Amino acid sequence: MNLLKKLKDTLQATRQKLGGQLLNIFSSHQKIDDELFDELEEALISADVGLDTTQAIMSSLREKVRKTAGTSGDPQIVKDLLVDVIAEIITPPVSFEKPRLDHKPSVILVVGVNGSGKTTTIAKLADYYQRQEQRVLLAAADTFRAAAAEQLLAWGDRVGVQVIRQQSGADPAAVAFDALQSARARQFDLLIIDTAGRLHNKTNLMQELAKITRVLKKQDPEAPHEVFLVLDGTTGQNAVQQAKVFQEICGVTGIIIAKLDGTAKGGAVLAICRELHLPLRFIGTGEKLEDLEEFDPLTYAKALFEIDETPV
Ligand SMILES: Nc1nc2c(ncn2[C@@H]2O[C@H](COP(=O)(O)OP(=O)(O)O)[C@@H](O)[C@H]2O)c(=O)[nH]1
Ligand SMILES: [Mg+2]
Repeated sequence: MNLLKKLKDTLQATRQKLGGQLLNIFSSHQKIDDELFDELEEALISADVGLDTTQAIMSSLREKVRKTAGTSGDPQIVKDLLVDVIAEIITPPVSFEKPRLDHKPSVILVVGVNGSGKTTTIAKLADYYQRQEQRVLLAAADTFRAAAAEQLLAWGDRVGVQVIRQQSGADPAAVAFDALQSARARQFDLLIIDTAGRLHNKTNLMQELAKITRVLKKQDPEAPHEVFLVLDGTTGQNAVQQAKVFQEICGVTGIIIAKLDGTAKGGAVLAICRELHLPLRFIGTGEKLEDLEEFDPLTYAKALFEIDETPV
């Protein structure tokens, strides 16, 4: 199945909401007028794109339409231009083009609130990087719940990667330190560290993540090379707020949005990209190992808005 087709499946609920409305909007307007723009604006807001981002999209779209089609053109042109505008908005700045994983070993610290999809995403990442011939080691630094390490261990077995853990209640920073020591001694390419995400106590979490970072730097001043924030795609606009908190707490370098399947709030991805000024690296499209896609802005924009011949 090609990427666009798969993404369309993943975004089915969002597409139904957004695409369904768009189909009506474009077929019910003979010309490009204010009413058309107003209805578009409403459709975007209803798909959790958010007010600010919707307004940014609309003003950029109006500008493009004015330059290209004027107001006499076919409303279908507006749809094509909309895809362009969205793709522009979700394309990360050039400086973020490549992940910074050329150290040996590189360290990825994975953060995010409880239940956002961290552990599952780590398993998917381990599988993804392993398929790229990388030797991957995992660290269970979510020591708060015993089940957390067990869950990572079970994934590790399935993917065929080793997991460094300690007894539950151990210091997460000690786990991270051990794991990096191990990764260096045994020449792994990549260490991925799972963390707890108890956001109800922001100070604790901040201290915990700061300590993990501090002990990693004792061995490698540049570690962690990436801090991936995993957001729950079903939370829509709330994910934007959450991301801002994590941005404050630790230096997030990239975003992963999990659970984009089965949510109608896929529009929030646009706000997340625009407001956080961080690259969206991957999206989670299901619960299985292979349900992780590299994020591609243009394909995403097309998957959201490309309307099939038959109504979605
Ligand atoms: N449908 C779907 N479920 C997911 C995805 N990623 C994670 N999950 C589910 O979300 C739940 C919480 O995931 P988990 O990895 O334990 O979150 P953590 O607490 O952040 O480590 C689990 O039931 C996962 O199977 C995804 O991309 N799609
Ligand atoms: Mg977990």
